[in-house]
Amino acid sequence: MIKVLTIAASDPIGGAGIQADLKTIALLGAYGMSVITAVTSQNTLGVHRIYPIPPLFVEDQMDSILRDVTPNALKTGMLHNRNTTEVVAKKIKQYGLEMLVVDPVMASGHGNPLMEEGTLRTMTDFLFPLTFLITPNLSEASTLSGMEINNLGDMEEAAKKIHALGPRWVLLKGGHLESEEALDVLYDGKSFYHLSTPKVQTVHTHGTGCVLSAAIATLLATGKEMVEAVDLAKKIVALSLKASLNIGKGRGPINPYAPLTKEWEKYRVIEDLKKAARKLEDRELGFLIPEVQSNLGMALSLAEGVEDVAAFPGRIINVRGKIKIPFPPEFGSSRHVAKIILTVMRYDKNFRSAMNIRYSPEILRKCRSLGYHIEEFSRKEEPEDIKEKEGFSLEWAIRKVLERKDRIPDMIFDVGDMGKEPMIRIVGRDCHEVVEKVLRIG
Ligand code: PXL
Repeated sequence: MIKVLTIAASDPIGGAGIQADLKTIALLGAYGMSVITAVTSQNTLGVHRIYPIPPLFVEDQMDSILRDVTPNALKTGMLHNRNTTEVVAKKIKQYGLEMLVVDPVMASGHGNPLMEEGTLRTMTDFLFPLTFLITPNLSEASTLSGMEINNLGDMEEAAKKIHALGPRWVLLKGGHLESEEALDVLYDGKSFYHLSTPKVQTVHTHGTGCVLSAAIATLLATGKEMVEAVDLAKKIVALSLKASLNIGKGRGPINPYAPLTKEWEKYRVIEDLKKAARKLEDRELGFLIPEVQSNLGMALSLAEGVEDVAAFPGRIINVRGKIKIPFPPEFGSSRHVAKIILTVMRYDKNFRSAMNIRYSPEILRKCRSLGYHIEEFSRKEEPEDIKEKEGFSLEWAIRKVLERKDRIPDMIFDVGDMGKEPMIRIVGRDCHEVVEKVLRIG
């Protein structure tokens, strides 16, 4: 079992500090241990008070753990004051712990100070010489380097200055710079690495730095190289931000459960599609299958791309009037139906399934008589530059339909164009809802 130790403060709302670290470590499959440096009282609106644990008792916690168990990696978060920082550094040195990630926590996201004056000097003197990786954000890096940081060039210069203070690697996080990307600079004293993930627009970012450093420590503990560990940890944070939780009245926590939720949901989606397929298979509904065949897809709730949408390879076909589904569902097996679903999800992320069926005036009439909410687009209105880009056309059309609507329809159809078969796309929250809608037509 891979063991990871976090030395940090308690956050009772559970989004940052010890609580975020232990969740992150466990979710990545490692065993988490913790030394508590301070207890805070805080919620999503801010930090109210800090009660530091006496340094001698921090020392005692470290001795208890380290006399017994040696972690594969460790991280420090909020150390709060000089004496605690000095004791923590002394123990890390005494027990010869090398895989040390230091998150130089100075203030909360709300701007409440989490570090007493003078602590920085102790960190520099005692902790940095033992540090394998330090992970300052822009404001912390600015304090550490004594310079203003406004762009990538400044970030590299500051990373050099911080590296000179002792850490083997510096990860300077650029997420707070004005930009579409969260661009970080990683520096080992020789090379600069630029690592970037798309920025997620959310106010619920409590715990971001804690989850990142805990994830990096855990990935390093499992033997990953630095660049790969940071890159993967950044992706985990991006997904955790995408799934962040609006649980209180203020800045909610990011959700480190997101990567795991995504994994276990894969099984559920495949099982749901198999069940849905059994409802369609062998029904005398071959007339609903178009020339290009049908497909039924369903996306993970945190879908990011085509690979996160499952559908039927070999499609859903018409054999002598009966529906046949030759192969079981797989993720990433249909770009076409995935594009439809991913586009609809941009407007309402609860609508995660779609199936394309044949268009005919009779089928359309049936849908109308069933009271279906129907939307139409015309291929004729499509601009030339979109037509030429393979795969963009349908996305464009669906966006055009949904942009001016405040609810998702039951179906979107078009009557085709030169070389484009007319088509109906049935959409729904899940594949069962979609199949029910299709079966009612037949
Ligand atoms: O994210 C920095 C941080 C670390 N540790 C604790 C915190 C915070 C931010 O609020 O509360 C305990």
